[in-house]
Amino acid sequence: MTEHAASPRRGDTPAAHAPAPQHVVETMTGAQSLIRSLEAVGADTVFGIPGGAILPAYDPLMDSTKVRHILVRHEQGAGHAATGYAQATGRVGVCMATSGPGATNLVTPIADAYMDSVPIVAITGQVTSKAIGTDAFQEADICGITMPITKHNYLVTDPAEIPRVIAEAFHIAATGRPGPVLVDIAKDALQATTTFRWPVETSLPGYRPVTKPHAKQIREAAKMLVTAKRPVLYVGGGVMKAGATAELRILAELTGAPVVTTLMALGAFPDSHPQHLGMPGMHGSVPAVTALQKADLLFTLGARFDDRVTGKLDSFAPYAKVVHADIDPAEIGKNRPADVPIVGDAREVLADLIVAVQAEFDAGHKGDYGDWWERLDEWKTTYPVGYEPAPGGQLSPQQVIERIGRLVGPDAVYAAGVGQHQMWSSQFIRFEKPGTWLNSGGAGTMGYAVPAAMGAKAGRPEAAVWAIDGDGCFQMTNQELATCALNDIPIKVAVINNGSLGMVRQWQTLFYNQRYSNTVLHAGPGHDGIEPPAQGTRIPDFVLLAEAMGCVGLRCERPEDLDAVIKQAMEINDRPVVIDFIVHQDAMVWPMVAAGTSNDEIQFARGVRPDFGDDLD
Ligand SMILES: Cc1ncc(C[n+]2csc(CCOP(=O)(O)OP(=O)(O)O)c2C)c(N)n1
Repeated sequence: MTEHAASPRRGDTPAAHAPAPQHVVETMTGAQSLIRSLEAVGADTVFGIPGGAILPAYDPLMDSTKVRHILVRHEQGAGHAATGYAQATGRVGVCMATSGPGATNLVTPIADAYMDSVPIVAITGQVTSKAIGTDAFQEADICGITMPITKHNYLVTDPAEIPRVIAEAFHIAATGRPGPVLVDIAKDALQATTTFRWPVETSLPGYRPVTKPHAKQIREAAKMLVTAKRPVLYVGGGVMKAGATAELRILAELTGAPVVTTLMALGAFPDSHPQHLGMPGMHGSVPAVTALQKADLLFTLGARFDDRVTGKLDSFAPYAKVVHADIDPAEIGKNRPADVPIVGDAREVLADLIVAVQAEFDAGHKGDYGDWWERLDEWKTTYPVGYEPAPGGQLSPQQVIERIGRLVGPDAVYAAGVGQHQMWSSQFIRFEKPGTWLNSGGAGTMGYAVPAAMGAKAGRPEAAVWAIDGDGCFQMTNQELATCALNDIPIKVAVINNGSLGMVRQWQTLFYNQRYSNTVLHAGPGHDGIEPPAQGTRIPDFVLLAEAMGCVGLRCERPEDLDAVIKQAMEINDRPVVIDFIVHQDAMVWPMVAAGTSNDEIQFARGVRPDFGDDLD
């Protein structure tokens, strides 16, 4: 067994390791109390933008030696940066905004963090308590708006509540199934004089996530695993969140069962491991998708049977019994009934499973997956993920991403936008360690990559952080490059510039007779989308844009320059770097299961369906 990096774990705040705090009772303003509370819970970085309602909080923030505030250019950037910070470090990310439009600009990243179970705390200023409900200037009912996309939210009008609310918000965000918590504080509560007390008594009688799994369920699951003939360990982001990757590897190697890792779990199990079949789902590998389809047991750990994984649900994994372990009981049986439901923290579940499986072995019950592996190995050999080189000496996007992965290596953090480049990143970068792959899996939020990379680099300055972005996504949030340049956050951004909204264009190619309605980014109306971009008509010119933002801008158009440009970017560490990779516009993501169809319909390449030639077909 090779060395395995410890994964960041939910709830792992610096405060968790700090010596017990001294009891403090001090008179101060609500705003000072907020900053002291943030310091006390161990928050070290806040991404935000001030405005009228939150302004009182920004004054004491200026004096804090423990909390670094990073002034972003757009609140969406603050929210995704908090998410990137949280995903890369395992700690709670924090963002701050003013009332009204400042708060509503956080809605997309909050929804994004909710879908991907990322622990962030969003702090917003609210109009004064008397003005709430009067349509006051810059009033928005952000608690109401975010109700369905937060794990919990608070409206604070009494300054004495600030320390307790902040302590609870961090606790709720980080424990159980992690997620975003919003704290909306009325301006007068920030301005009023109050008493700051720490530590605080928190009382959350209705919130007690079950972490310890039921012993009987564990025994049952272990029994099923050793008696199955065609099991698959179906691993989701929950394993990463629980910091359970070392335990996952032990269980996998103990049993010899094949492993698939979802888009949210890349890095939870090394891509290079011989038991790894790849990623399941719409653009998953043939072995991973097919293994789930033909399995007799889905051993599901922190995954949620997302429609992108299951394809047409009623034809998903038709022969499989299901063990489903999740910290959130609401996930179990939501999309697919579970034969053995297990509620618990993935690390505790896996630790108990290892013992239970060993007990089965000791009793002489060992799974025999020999025949299964014979077939899996054949699929792995016959249907590897690959790509055709681009015609006419152009750069192929897959090659760009593959080379970045190879040259930059598995210790770096990679953040992707949403689209083809995201799927190619998931396919062609080899993820070996947890916390190295950040992406917007559940919401599919274009514009995620640059600010998420910024947050990751702020949280882990020692790591190389690369955003792999599409030219469409990049145009949504590239303003945060200025934030990076001004705050010594030297990320690298690889723009995979195919001149179009590539993933949508791919669907137009496949399902809309190549009618490229509004997916061409490099030309105005009237362009048929088929002609490649004319030289010299780059709007915007990403190299100039990068330089305008205080970054180094590079461009690469030919395969023969690829490695040299990547290496050049790797050597620049005093400023952010943007590389504009001009790639072939017609490359497509394969394999693919078309939306709404069965995973059995997977196409290895366009019009090419794998032939498994067996009785389970
Ligand atoms: C905020 C948002 N708007 C629209 C979409 C729909 N959408 C999904 S992928 C995509 C195209 C992305 O284009 P680009 O960033 O250039 O990436 P590519 O697919 O070309 O790699 C669009 C428009 C989305 N996912 N998110």
